[in-house]
Amino acid sequence: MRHFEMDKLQARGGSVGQSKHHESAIKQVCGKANYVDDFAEPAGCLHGYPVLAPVAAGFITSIDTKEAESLKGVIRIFSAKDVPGKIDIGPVFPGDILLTDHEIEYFHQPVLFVVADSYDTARTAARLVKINCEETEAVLDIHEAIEKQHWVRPPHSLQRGDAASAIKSAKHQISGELMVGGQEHFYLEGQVAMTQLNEDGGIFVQSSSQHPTEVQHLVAKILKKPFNFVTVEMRRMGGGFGGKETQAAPWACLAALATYHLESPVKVRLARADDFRLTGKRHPFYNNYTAGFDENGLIEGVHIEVNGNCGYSPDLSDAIVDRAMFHADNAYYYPAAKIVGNRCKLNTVSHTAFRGFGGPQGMIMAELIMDDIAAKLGQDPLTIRKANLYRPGRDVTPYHQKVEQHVLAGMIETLEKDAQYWERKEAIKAFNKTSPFVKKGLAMTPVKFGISFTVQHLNQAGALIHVYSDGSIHLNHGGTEMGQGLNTKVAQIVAHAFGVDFETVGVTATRTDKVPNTSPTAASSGTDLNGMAALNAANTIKDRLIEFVASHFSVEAESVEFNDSKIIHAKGEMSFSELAELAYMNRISLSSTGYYATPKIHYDRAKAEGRPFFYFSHGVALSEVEIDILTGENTVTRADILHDVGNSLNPALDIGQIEGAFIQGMGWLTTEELQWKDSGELASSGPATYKIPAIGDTPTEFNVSLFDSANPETSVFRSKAVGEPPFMLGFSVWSAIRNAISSLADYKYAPDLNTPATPETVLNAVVVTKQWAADNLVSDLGSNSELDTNEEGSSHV
Ligand code: MTE
Ligand code: QUE
Ligand code: MOS
Repeated sequence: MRHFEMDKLQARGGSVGQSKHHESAIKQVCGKANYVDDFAEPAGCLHGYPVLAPVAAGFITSIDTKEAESLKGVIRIFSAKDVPGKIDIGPVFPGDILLTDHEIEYFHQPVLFVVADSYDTARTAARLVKINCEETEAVLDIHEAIEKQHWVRPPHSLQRGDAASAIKSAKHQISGELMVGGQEHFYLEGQVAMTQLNEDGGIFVQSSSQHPTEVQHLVAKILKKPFNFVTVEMRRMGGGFGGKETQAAPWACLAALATYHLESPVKVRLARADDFRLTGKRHPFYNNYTAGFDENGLIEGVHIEVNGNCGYSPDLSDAIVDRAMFHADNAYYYPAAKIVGNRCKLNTVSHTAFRGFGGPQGMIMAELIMDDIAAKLGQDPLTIRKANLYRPGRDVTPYHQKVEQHVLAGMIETLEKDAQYWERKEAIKAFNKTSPFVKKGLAMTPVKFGISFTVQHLNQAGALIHVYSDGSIHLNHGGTEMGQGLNTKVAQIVAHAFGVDFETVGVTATRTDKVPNTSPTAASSGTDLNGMAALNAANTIKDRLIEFVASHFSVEAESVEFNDSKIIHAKGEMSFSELAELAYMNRISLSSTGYYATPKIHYDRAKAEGRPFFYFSHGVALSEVEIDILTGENTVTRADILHDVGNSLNPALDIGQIEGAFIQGMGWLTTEELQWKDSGELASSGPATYKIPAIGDTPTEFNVSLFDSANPETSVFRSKAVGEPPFMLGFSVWSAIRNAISSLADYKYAPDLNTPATPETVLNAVVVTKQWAADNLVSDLGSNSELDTNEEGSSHV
């Protein structure tokens, strides 16, 4: 199946809609693409490494740096007292401390910063510092934090209608709870920054950051300097996934602090285990719900509580828990809903943005509820899902935004047919009856993900385009490249606008002195925002060129066309490069900025009402799994995905994003398990103790198709954001595992299945499910005389 008709856009001869390969692909496979650590170190470059707290909570009583200082090559050890400006680098609210000199709030919190003439010396010296503390009681359990109302920010709630009475008056009530695991970003390139002084005493920063402007601001603030004192450059990251939105800043700030004092270039690069320990992860959540529904499984009211483990500080947690709340409906209409979100404060590293930005942790509740209702009614889960979808007349979200585009029912129907849901479901049932230890499961889950930053002012972007007099084009925009293909897509948009070859457009490193006041490249909005800003810049230059051609050749402006690297007008044509030269000779400006702000969005947080999202991206996945009920091991044998990217700007990149996001989502839900010791120290701190999906975990059969349907909103070329939404298609794997386990109870019981559904978790659920079957399905197991006479078992019959 192939739903994407590329010819629509290709017919127009442009670059948009074509599967251009990633702008850096060849350099990357040849090892020629530079990451921050690849740039030649400036002469005299020093290296810095943080000194880490030895407890999860307490107060520093004394520090002994003698041994570290005596190590040959150690230049200086910095503390909080050396920071001339602000020590608090909280991105939105205060709380994130660059270096602590008093209170310790998590295990491995940075206390000092050692600078030495080599990386190894700095690391060795950092370990030689002795920090003595008076320990206090750490809060390491989310239930304790909830109990004590330990929040980093006050709770917030959404409501529509009277959920409590809707639940009460419904025919059926059900409730459940779920522990949702966190996730380590595991970008291939770890956190790194290099800083140097420019001749006016300003600081030049190269930082592996999704948010160069924030790095600029924070470096300026800790040094008590104006923003124009600091320039940040970012050519590309070796992956970000949300882990370099705020988490890149401390290392750039520490390097800058040392550069400021020592007047030397300084580099900071975290070792992988420290990258695990010192940087925030996806928030683990504890969630619960109560739902009321009718005999067909149609929901009448829900009450959902989501509790994010934010770690020790607010960081971005307020917006992250908000996004969890905004997605607790996923694709389903709740006639009455109350959704409460708590921001729990625990003594761990401060948790942060990660693909989906809290959305996944909220959305999983909707899928939990669907499966629970299906089991309770003994119905097929897909039937329940389809019945509850948003549709005309049942289309208002708990935050009062009206859902206007209803494509999921059709997408589900297509995938249901193309991937043979019902036939395979019957085949699996038959297989499970006769297979004693291997059980199969099948589940189809939809995704509806809101596109826009829920923090309104972030929905803006800028770009800068120069057309040189030979017709070659220089493009710069405010977004950052982290592997997602943003630079490629924006270059395609600009090439398309000028009607020139994609190769004519060169994209350069993101820099705060080229495009100022940028937003983080996040919320999947990189192309929507920067692509539109670049298109606006291109159109400004095009308008000048059209006006010039019209007057120079005395033709109607309407007759001027840009196509096929040529300019065609009523009286003739010339190449784009000839026009550039001619325009230059006639003193026409060939450079422009461009700007874009997303229209239509507004949100009143006090009332919890508005339109936070410009539009929604959609997807559907059908996953088939096998579990071994003796070991709990599970594998995905087949996945079929149909995903909505509007008019695809680049089908190859979009399919790559969908495949990668699905696998990353699957890893989050099945194998990636963060473990903290009782002391609060992170125990899973590297690939040996933390299992991300490898190539062998890819579904044996993996079909990804694009749903060909233009964005009804006026996004750039009617495309849709793709970066995060397909991450949540991974729920189909989790739901399929639950489905496989349910077969042990004739699909009449859906066991609790906390995430990640590791072999241990699956095995526990298998045991619980078998026990439930023994207690409740005794008549079906009549041949087992032992069970028949079991008192406990028979008492339930
Ligand atoms: N794809 C790659 N290869 N590497 C990444 O780090 N980050 C994801 C997604 N896809 C990421 C990625 C996240 S969290 C986001 S928000 C988007 O890309 C950001 O880029 P975009 O807005 O340009 O899609
Ligand atoms: C989705 C996101 C982000 C978001 C809101 C979303 C995000 C992000 C911020 C944010 C909020 C306030 C700030 C700030 C950033 O909000 O990634 O600097 O002051 O960083 O709905 O992905
Ligand atoms: Mo993505 S979590 O918004 O960087």
